Amino acid sequence: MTQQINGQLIAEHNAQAAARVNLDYETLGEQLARRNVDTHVLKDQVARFAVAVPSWGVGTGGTRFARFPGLGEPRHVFDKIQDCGVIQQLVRCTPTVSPHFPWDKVSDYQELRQHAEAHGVGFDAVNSNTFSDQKDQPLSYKFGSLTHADAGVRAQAVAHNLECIDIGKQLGSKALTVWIGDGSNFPGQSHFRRQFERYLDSNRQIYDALPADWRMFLEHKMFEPAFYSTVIQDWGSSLLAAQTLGPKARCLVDLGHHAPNTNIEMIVARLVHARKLAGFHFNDSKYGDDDLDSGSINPFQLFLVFNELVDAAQTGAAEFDPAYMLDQSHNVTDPIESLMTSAVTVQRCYAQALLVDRTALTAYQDSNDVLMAAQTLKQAFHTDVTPLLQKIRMEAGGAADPVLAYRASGYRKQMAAIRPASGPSSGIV
Ligand code: PSV
Ligand code: MN
Ligand code: MN
Repeated sequence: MTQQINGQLIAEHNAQAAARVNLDYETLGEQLARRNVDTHVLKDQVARFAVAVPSWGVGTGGTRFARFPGLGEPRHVFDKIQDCGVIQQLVRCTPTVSPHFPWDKVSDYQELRQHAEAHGVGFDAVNSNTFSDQKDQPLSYKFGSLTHADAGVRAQAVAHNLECIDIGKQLGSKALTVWIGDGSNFPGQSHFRRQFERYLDSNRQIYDALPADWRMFLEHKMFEPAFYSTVIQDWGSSLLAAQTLGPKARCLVDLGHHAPNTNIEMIVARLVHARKLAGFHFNDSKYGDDDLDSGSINPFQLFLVFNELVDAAQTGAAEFDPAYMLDQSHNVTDPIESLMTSAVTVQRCYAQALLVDRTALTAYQDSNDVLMAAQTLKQAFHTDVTPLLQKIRMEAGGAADPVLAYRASGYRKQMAAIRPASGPSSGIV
C-alpha cells in the first residue's frame, strides 16, 4: 500500500503522546465506570464508525465572489484520492471517498479503483451533477435539468445519471446521490406541480436502472441556486418523492440545507419512522448552505442528530442503515486538516450519543421530569471522549493528534512542489 505519511513519523508522534493518552483514557474509564459504562465496549463500537469523504472536499472551495487557491491542490481525481488516503491514514475513520461526476471523470475506472485501493480507500455513493453545464455539453441546465420543461434536456440529465450508475458499478459503489439545483427565481416562472411531476418521471427512469442492491439518495435543499422555489426544497418533497419511487429511494439530510433554526434532529426521527433515512452530508452552518466544518458552529445540534441515530439503532428501528458522509467547502483552511477535524468531530458526537443513559432518559420523559431529561443529554454531551478517540486511532495505526502529525509530515509543502498552483478564480467552482 502507498502510505503518503511516513509510518515511522506517526509511530514517533504516538510514542510521545502515549503516556498522557493512556492516563487520560484510564481517567475517562473510571468516570464512565461510575456511570455503568464499559469503556472497552464503547471503544469497540466507536472504532467501527466510518464517515465518507467527498472527493470535492479536498480541493479549496470558493464562494460566488472569489476563490482563493491553496497550496498543492489536487489536480485531478487521482490526486484527490491520494489526499483522501492521507486523511484515512491519520484518522482511521474515513475508509471511503464519494466521487462526483463529471468532475471525477477518467478514461479507466479500473485504474482509478486500483489507485484508491493502493491508497487504502474505497468508493462510497456516486454523485451526479446536473446543476452546472460542462464544456461541450449539447443542452444547457440554465433552466433546470431533471425537471426542465424541455424533454431533451431531461433526457440528457437522465442519461448522465445512468452513466453515473455505470461508473459507480465499476468503482464498487452502492448508491447514487441525486441533488439538483432545479427550481425558479421568480413567482410564475415555473409550474410547481408539473415541475415536480417531471422530477418524478425523470427519476423513475434513473430508479429503474439501479442495480437491485443499490440505493438512490434524494438530497433536498431549501434554496440556492434557485432563490424563489426549489423543486426538492425540504424533507416533505423528498419523502414524497422517495415514497413514490419505491424502496430503493431514500431521503438524504445535508445539515446545511435547511432554514435557520430548523429542528433537524426531529426530521431525522421522522425519516427513521418512515424507514426512509438515506444518510447524511455533514457540515455546519450559521446562515445557509455555508458548508463549514462539521460541529464548528453548533456541535450540540450534531450531537442531537446522533442521539436520534443511536436511539434508532438501539431500539432496532426497521430498515435503519444510514450512510455517513462529509460535505464541506474549505475556503480558508487546509482542506485535509478541516476534513480530518470534521471526521473526528462526527465520530466524537457518535461516541457522546452512545453515552446517553437511555433508561434514565425514558424514565424522565415518562414522568415529565423535564429538567433531568435535558440534563441526561447534557451529561453525555459534556463528556470529553478525546482520549477514547485517540486510543482508537492509535490502535488502528492512525495519529493521536492527526493535525499535528500531518503538519509535522510536511505533506502540503511536498505537494506544493509537485502540483502547480491553480491560480485565483472567481465564482463557485
Ligand atoms: C449542494 O449544495 C450539495 O450539498 C450537494 O450535495 C452537491 O452534490 C454538493 O453540494 C457539491 O456541490
Ligand atoms: Mn450535500
Ligand atoms: Mn450543500
